[in-house]
Amino acid sequence: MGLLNHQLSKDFHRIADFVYEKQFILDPRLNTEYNDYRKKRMYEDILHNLSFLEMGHALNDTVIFSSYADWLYKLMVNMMPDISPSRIKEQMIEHYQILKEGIHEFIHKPIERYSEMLDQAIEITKKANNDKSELPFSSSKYGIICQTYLDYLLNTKTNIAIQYVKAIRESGIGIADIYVDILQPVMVEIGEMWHRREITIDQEHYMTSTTQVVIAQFYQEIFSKERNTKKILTAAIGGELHEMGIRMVSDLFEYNGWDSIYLGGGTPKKAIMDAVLRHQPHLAAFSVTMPQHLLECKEIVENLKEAHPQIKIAVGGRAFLMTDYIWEKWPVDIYLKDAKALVAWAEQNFEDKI
Ligand code: B12
Repeated sequence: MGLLNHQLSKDFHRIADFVYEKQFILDPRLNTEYNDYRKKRMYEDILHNLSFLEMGHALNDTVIFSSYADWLYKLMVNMMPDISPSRIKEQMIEHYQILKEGIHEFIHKPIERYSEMLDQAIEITKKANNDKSELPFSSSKYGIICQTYLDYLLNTKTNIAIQYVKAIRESGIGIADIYVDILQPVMVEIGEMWHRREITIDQEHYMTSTTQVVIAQFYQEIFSKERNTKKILTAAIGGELHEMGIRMVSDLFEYNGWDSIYLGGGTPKKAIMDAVLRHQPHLAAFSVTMPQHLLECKEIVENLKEAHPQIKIAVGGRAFLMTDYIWEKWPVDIYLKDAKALVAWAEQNFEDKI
């Protein structure tokens, strides 16, 4: 969690202190269950919880916090196997109740929306269970390939993993399918395994970097395609470190003859606006994985639409799945779930076929 910056207002830092202290006073058993490391994590988690609450409030979308509450319960259960799931539920429900009190005490503006989000989180937590829902890749048309590639990564067979995906390409499976129907579900499963504490952070990082090397194997082919006259500018918004998804979007457009200008993650808002002005792309595509960056994305698309109404705007990425169809309230031309779908949409919506 330490990787995320919390741009919370001053009030929220006071609430974090209040909640942390009050939870230990009301529930002294925590002192035996939590060592110093867990206590430190707990404080970080309170800041994290507040940043999700603040984002849900700012964007007027209660689903952001309830999806997060469900994810957080599962993470806690997996991180603390010595504490029973029912006890973790008890702690979390109490935590949300104290958060409500803290907000009531320190925020001097209407707080109904915060209370509503916290009540929903309590309900979600009461019903939450940590059962593994379905077998990984059961819905993928390349299930066996996904599992084989994942097994190579789990066994750190870097060379074999890379050669394996190259051989898949040589067997005739297209790059778009390799990206979206093989590498993407494997990355999602890697995330689930991290969430379930079945792999460690270093394993997750290794598998990510190896998958980036796999992607790099295709650049010779991707960047030698015949050009059309179209241009796409892409970026992951805010301090977002998740950039593989938007990289795939850029690559598939490049593969289809577009010029792609890929800004990666962490590009400041003004720099993105300046880049759009300079390059005048036909399509600007923005990606958000962590909901904390949604507000910045909203500001960018609003400014952009106003300044350059002729430029089409697409948004996507995992954060949007954790909202109540938030993109429908924004001035964007399209939201889609994956890179292949955006290419197909562009084919229908731009004069030159891509
Ligand atoms: C790899 C990874 C990382 C890497 C990222 C490295 C990199 N160079 O990208 C690192 C280690 C940096 C990282 C950090 C963190 N991560 Co992380 N990460 C992942 C993981 C495992 C894979 C992400 C990925 O590459 N997916 C594959 C790509 C291809 O999929 P995609 O991004 O969804 O993109 C596709 C579509 O969404 C769509 N799309 C994307 N953008 C756009 C844009 C447009 C316009 C369109 C149309 C479509 C579109 O098309 C893409 C291709 O088809 C995910 C798991 C997951 N479910 O995604 C967790 C995950 C996203 N991470 C998570 C977390 C918690 C974190 C951290 C907070 C802590 C941590 N795990 O270390 C930090 C936060 C970092 C930050 N400040 O942003 C959680 C988020 C949970 C939540 N509550 O929101 C996840 C879901 C893991 C989990 N299951 O719990 N992470």
